[in-house]
Amino acid sequence: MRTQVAIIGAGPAGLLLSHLLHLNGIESIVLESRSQADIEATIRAGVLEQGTMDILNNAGVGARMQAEGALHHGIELAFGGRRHRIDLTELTGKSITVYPQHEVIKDLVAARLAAQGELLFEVSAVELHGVDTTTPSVSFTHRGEAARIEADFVIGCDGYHGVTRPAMPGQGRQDYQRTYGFGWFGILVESAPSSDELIYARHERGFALVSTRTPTVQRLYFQCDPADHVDNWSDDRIWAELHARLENNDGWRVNEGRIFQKNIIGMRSFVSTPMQSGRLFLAGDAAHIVPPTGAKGMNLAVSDVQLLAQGLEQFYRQGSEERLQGYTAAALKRIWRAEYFSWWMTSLLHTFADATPFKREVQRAELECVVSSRAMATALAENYVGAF
Ligand code: RFL
Ligand code: PHB
Repeated sequence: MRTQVAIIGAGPAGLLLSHLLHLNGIESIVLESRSQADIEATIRAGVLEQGTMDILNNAGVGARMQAEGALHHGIELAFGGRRHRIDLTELTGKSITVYPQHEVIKDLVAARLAAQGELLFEVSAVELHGVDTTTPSVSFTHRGEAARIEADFVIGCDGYHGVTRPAMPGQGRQDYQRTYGFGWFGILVESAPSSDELIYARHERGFALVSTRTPTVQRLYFQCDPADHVDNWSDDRIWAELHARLENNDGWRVNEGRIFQKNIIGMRSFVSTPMQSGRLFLAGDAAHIVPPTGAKGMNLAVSDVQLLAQGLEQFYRQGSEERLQGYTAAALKRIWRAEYFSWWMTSLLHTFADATPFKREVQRAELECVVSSRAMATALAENYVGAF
């Protein structure tokens, strides 16, 4: 098989890149290790920045997002028994949309299939060859048969645990990493939303987050030990913990309902540089991870592939590699801003095992500053909506 761009991974990064390239008349093949049903059912992110919505709308895949996504103009910070609203739109002129990542995936898969795009699901044994030549290739197994794609470029969109980052030449690489020693316990609940807006709560027992998926499904999270197991948490124990952390002086309570999914995710910050070598480029979680507190991961994946699509378009239209050469530097500006903000939101709202009484009071005072100083609230809002 031969194509112009071989893309590894059908997450938001890989699928959107394939679609953007198609709009520019550039051919690609996407290789995905999981099944279509699996990728369309994996529950992950929920918050889209306006810039992400603009990119999806301009690419013609935003119709369902506009119809079914919920536009939010603010978020709430809860601590000390009180809730404080941060008016994102008043402070920045922008808003966010809550629309589940797996719905974005469904929209992108549908667009690729409608255009007869080549998406190969359930591939295994993916290996890269000759990425430092102008004729790279990818070997893999599909439906029990060995196969190979010859391409001009290979793009690693295969997430944090993929095979493309380890295939980067080791020399000159610099990775940056931070782990937090806690995770998030996430649940999906059949019930009406408890709040019109997302609530980020700090409590001595740990962080909690109230989000939504649809008018009948809530997405709730609480800080936990990343080594804990979902079986240790009965529904009653989960509700007791959420009520304790979200307790509030105005009588507001989180709505209970049937819990139909539970999972635990670890928290880390990670950046791997450079994001390119020869004809191999990395995008999205393959190159960087943020803790989910800032809701930035999928938005970064989208901004990476927009830069790559522009670079590849310049290469094929004008024969110039200038934009591709500048990809890592251009992408890292936004990535480090999001790394900073995600680390800051995480530090502001979680409890840390090694926190001294002094650190705990300073953290509380910082929260007071954020909700009482328009300047601090504006900085949070600008970062949250992605106005940078
Ligand atoms: P993905 O989505 O991980 O997709 C990678 C794809 O590659 C496949 N793959 C392979 N395919 C072929 N061969 C191999 N060897 C392969 N190895 C892996 C995988 O099966 C998969 O389909 O990466 P991508 O496209 O870079 O997208 C990144 C986002 O998924 C991620 O950053 C976000 O989900 C992060 N995130 C959030 N981001 C937001 O912007 N807003 C949010 O509100 C938000 N909330 C979240 C989140 C992530 C969370 N978790 C689960 C970590 C909330 C949570 C709980
Ligand atoms: C979600 O709805 O899954 C979500 C929302 C905001 C975050 C993280 C996750 O910061």
